[in-house]
Amino acid sequence: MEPLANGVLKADIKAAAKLMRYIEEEDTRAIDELKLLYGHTGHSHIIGITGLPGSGKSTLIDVMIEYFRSGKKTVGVIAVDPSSPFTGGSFLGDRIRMQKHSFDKDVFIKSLPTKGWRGGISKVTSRMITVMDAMGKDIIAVETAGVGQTEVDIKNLVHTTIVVLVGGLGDYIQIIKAGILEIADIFVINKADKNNTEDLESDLKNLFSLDTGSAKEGSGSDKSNAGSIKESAGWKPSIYLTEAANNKGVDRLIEGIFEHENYLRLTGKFSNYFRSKSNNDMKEIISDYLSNLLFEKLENDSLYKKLLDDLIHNDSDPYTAAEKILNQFLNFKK
Ligand SMILES: Nc1nc2c(ncn2[C@@H]2O[C@H](COP(=O)(O)OP(=O)(O)OP(=O)(O)O)[C@@H](O)[C@H]2O)c(=O)[nH]1
Ligand SMILES: [Mg+2]
Repeated sequence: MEPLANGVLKADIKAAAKLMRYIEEEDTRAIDELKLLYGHTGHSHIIGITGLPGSGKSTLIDVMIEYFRSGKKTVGVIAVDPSSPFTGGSFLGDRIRMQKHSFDKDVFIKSLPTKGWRGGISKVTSRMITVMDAMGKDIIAVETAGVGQTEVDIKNLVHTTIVVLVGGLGDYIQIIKAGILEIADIFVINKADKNNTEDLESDLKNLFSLDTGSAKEGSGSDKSNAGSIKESAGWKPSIYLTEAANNKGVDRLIEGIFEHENYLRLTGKFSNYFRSKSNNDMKEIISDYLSNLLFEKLENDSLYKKLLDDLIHNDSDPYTAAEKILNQFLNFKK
């Protein structure tokens, strides 16, 4: 049978969907296909969109897709969230939004539940990114909702991290504590039609010493960042005010995204990302393989049983016991 990878490389949606199912089900056939695909990846610009639930991330992505498509860019979306509208969720409006792109063969949307993954959500998301990248998607948007470790981890999976906030909520202690703000390359204050944005804007400016220029509506599209690219290797996040539901401010956000991509390419960070993703993928595979192998062997191992007995009788501790096991199986020397 022809490998699914051949279809994926031709951007065939059915082949990609089947491979994604293999990945989700941890079917070993996925690995054979991913092997064929990996050499064809590294092309996509991967954008993470995170922030509080309900802040308008999916609506924003939806509008962004239109801009990307009008620029003839192909798009993949990975929505890491069970309540996401991309799953055909609860709102009728969301379903209509979703349908808008469902006839466009150059937009591929994949939803992933947050829970139930061995080894966590990062691994499966990384593999989905590989498939979409191999399909030739110019842009891959990864949406995560919440203020947990998953959202902080997203930083390692993407080139550009967008943190979506909503003004007028007052207390941002929760997301500050979770470290979400620090991962932002770009801030979006959405629902600018509904909520006061000024307090949040000035809080962000104070927290990150952003200059007024980068925080005014629309000023993200001026060339202040382009100047700073030349001056130093650092990136200063900009703040964009948007009304995703009314398609306002998103054009400037798109410019900001391209500005960040430009910055990454100029500084060599765009390709560094691919090296770091490959490194993470490789470590994950090695660690999965080793732990599976080891735990399989330990199941009926007499030394393991003895060490466990010693432990229970307070004659040892798990650190010493683990070192002895590793010494036996891997010739591991400290
Ligand atoms: N007033 C107003 N409502 C908006 C705006 N953007 C989105 N919404 C509405 O906010 C609600 C939530 O939007 P979503 O796009 O589903 O938000 P989300 O962040 O993806 O939500 P989760 O995926 O559940 O975390 C929807 O009813 C949107 O129509 C906006 O700019 N202004
Ligand atoms: Mg959503």
